[in-house]
Amino acid sequence: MDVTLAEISRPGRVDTGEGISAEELALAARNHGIPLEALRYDVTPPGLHYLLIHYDIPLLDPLTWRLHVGGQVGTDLTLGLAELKELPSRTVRVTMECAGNGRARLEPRPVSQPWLVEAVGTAEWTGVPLREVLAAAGADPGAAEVVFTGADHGVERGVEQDYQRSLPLEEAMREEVLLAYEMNGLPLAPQHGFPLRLVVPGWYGMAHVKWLRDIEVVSEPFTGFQQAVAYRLRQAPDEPGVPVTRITPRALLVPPGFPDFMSRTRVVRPGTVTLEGRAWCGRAPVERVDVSMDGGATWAPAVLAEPDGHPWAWRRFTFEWSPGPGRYELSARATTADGEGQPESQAWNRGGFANNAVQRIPVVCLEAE
Ligand SMILES: Nc1nc2c(c(=O)[nH]1)N[C@H]1C(S)=C(S)[C@@H](COP(=O)(O)O)O[C@H]1N2
Ligand SMILES: [Mo]
Repeated sequence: MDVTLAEISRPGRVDTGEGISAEELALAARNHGIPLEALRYDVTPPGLHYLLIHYDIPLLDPLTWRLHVGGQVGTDLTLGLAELKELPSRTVRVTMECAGNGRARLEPRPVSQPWLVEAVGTAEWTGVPLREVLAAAGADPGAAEVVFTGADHGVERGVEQDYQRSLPLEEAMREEVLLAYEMNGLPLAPQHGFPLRLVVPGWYGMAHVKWLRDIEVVSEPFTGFQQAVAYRLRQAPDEPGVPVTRITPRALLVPPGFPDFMSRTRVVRPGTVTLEGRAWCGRAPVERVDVSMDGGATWAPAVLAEPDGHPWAWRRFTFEWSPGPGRYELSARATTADGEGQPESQAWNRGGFANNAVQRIPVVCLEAE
């Protein structure tokens, strides 16, 4: 009997009215988001950072694991973890967001990991600047790209593959791009890429390749699945599309008060409610955050924390709100130094990528006790 991958691994599709399936629930249960109340922390505590894992978490032995660096280089390198740790290191605080964040709110809904707004987290990543390793290997300065391969393996839309992504050489040479072996001062957890992952501050999550095993300097743009097929902004399946790269601006509020277990509607009481949240963008600094209590009809400026020396991490904002009894819909929106803002309704693309429509939080304010 002939069995093909095409039978179990179908083309990308949009929801035609069936709703979120058990297959998507299986993905959502593996790949959790940040509980929005954890936006209160500057650095997301272990276990609360979102996760996105396409296939299985590989089991890697740190004693036998090696990183190979090759391609358009003077000398191929094979480095163990101890050798990498002897190279100069730095720590960078980075807000990472999945490119599919917000996908579940699109209509029609692209069938995939059904994120609402919670696919984000901030960590302190420690590792070797990638440029140090590329310099040690004698990477050809005229090369086009650098290709990163993870140790995980799977099949996607019929294509069997190792997880692979590339970066243009000039992005790979940025001083804050890291080969990270620590997250928040501890060895990487298995789910975050142990023993080594790429960290590309400012870029959506898909660029930050986990479980790194190979780095190849190449003279032509990489055309692997995660580069040329997935992670493109397109309207129709046969378009080449535009590559997904850096994070668009977004602000998220910590939902105020307390939640109803099932509806997640928030409940507050009259008085002063201090709203707080986080805002970030991978293209330009966030310069302004506005909040709305009436579904976006009117907006008021929030107080943005002073820059704290972490240009690749989110910024905190606060707003003193004095609600009276009634129903509200809370939103926040970020604006960058380049004047880029957030849409109130999202422009659609087939993969559901780079969404940054404003968050909406239903809140009821009860009568005073
Ligand atoms: N090897 C490998 N790297 C990967 C992935 C993966 O499935 N395999 N997922 C990517 C995606 S889509 C995202 S959003 C981030 C998530 O990183 P985190 O799980 O540490 O938050 O890892 C990226 N790196
Ligand atoms: Mo992602």
